[in-house]
Amino acid sequence: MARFYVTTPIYYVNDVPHIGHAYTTVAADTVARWRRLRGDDVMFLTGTDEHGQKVLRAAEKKGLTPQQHADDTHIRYKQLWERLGITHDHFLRTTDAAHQAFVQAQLQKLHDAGELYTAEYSGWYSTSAERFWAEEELVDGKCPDSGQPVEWITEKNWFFKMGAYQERLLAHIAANPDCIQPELRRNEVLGYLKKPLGDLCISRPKARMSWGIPLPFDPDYVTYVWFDALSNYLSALQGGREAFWPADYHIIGKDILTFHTVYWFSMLFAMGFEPPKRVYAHGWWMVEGQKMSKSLGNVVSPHMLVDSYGADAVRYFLLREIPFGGDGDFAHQAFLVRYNADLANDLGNLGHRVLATMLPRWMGGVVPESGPATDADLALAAVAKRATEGFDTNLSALQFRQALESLWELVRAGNKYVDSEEPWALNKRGDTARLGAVLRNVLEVWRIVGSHLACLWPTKSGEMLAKLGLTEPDLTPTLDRLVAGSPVSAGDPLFPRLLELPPAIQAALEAARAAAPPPEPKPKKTFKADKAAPAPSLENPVSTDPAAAPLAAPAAPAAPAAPAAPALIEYDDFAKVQLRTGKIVKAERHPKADRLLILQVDVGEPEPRQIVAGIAATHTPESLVGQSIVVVVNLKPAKLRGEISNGMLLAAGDSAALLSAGADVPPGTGIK
Ligand code: ME8
Repeated sequence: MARFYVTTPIYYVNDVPHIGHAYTTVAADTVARWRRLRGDDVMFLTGTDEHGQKVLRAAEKKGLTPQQHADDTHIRYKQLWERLGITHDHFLRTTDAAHQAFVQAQLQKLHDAGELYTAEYSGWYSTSAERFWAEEELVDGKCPDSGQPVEWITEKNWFFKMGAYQERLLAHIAANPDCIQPELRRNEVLGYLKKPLGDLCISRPKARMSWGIPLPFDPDYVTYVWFDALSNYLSALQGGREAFWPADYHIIGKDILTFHTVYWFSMLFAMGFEPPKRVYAHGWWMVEGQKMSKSLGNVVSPHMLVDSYGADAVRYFLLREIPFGGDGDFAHQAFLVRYNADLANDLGNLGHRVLATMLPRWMGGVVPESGPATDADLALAAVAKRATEGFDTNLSALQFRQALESLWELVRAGNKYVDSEEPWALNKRGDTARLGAVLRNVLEVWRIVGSHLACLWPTKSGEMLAKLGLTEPDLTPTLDRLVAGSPVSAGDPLFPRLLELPPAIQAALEAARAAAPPPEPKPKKTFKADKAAPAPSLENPVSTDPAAAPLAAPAAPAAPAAPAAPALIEYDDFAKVQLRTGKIVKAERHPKADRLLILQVDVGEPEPRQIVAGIAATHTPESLVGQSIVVVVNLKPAKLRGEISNGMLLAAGDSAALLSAGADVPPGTGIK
């Protein structure tokens, strides 16, 4: 059985968990669940980073000891992980006795091997940011992060001879190019390593900061919080799980790349361990174009999203919306659109039409017998094979978005298959054998999709399979697994269509708008790509060459000048618009508006959609009934003079000539 070890960062206890923390953890959970489904022996680690000055200060403010404070606050992460269905095998806290003992043992080992030395260092220290800054980094003589005053401090500290590992680091990355992903991040690290690598300060004097793991060989010092934190990935394996090292994936955000590559790999070399197989640094979530921050009041609470949409939809959105590795923007409208388009419509249609209507009406509500495979059946089976292979390859490489796109190809192929095989016509003709075979193939697609989603969906995958009477996922991608005669049930829709943003989200947006501070002057520094990127500092004292410290290029996008030419869109933008063929089944005048007609349009769903269209001046209701048209099916529903309009038809020019794919194309066919 293959072993698979995946980790998330351990999160600072002082933060309130937001969608950024949820993102990394859901990603790690999804790949952990996938490897388990594939039969691997999985170790999935997450936890909390509990030492350091900020925790100490927050505790003092509350009149608590730092330990009491961490005991209270780390629960926030545990609670959120439970709600999101996270299946970690271990939750590590850096205040755990076993972790502390491990860190001390490693420090002692490094000390005894001559890897550590003491030196005196002077610099500008910011208590709020808990770090030294170079003179040129200060803004108006103050800490660039917090705006607080800095002090000139000279102090003796313990240093780790990190600089000695520069050549070995470069050789390791050259021999194992996949060890830092995506490639862009590897290049950043290589850029960083072009300059001389300094040694790393691994202590803090107790007199200044006492909340840390004491150095075993010097009672006046505690361990630097990053030395403590990074060691968690190894300390968690003590007591029988040692064989999981080296980790298959450390999944992190791009902000902590240097720590997890340069610092961590050097530490591991010195401690006599191999580096992890892969560090994957994903991108950054912004919110409606802005950095998430408490002061802007735009921090997106994962709890609110789970309350409004359920954990499964939240997990789907986070991993489907942006490519893993790229930055992304969280917009509530985009969530709603994706929820309705992919989950309520595409997936909902696939199951609902067959399970709720056709099978109970025409087949006694059981899995029908299979029949001889037609070309259409073979084509569907080929999509199932291709889509599931694509899912596996992409998921194993943490390409979550592509994996889900691949699976949704199968969902859409299933819907198309229903359209093209026309079970309603087979029923009318009394061709029960073929009708049964068609419906059964759709159920097989449902099983395959539902089974694969077991790695993403803690609840809905089980619900999908339960509709077929299955209790376990069955990943086999062939269309011959279900037992004829076993009962199926429609149950509740998995993702009911939402006409507008859920009330809790609307209320939160209103409250944020009301409380929004006036626009801030442009900050001096844009968002930092990497928390490490130090100028010569206590962490990096030997590199006094100003070119020696910062990372090559900040990964945050620079604000581009507004383009004068017409805005071009990416394919992905176009792909957001879902077009389908429709057939107008009813048309009447709007009672309150002369320009508007109210149409009922069959777009391949169980019920026709109501669409209000401004075409009364050019079309009579009678002339429209029976016409084939093209409909945007994922437009946010709107009320037009009191009537809900759920979609939009496409029409050309002043005469509003209706676009059509031709009367032969059945309603509900997707247009690409
Ligand atoms: O850095 N977008 O902890 P932390 C995407 N304790 N991901 C985000 C994000 C955003 N806007 N905001 C946070 C620490 N993250 C250290 C780690 S590990 C040995 C020690 C995620 O609480 C992302 O994974 O600041 C990022 O790397 C992590 O949260 C930082 O969490």
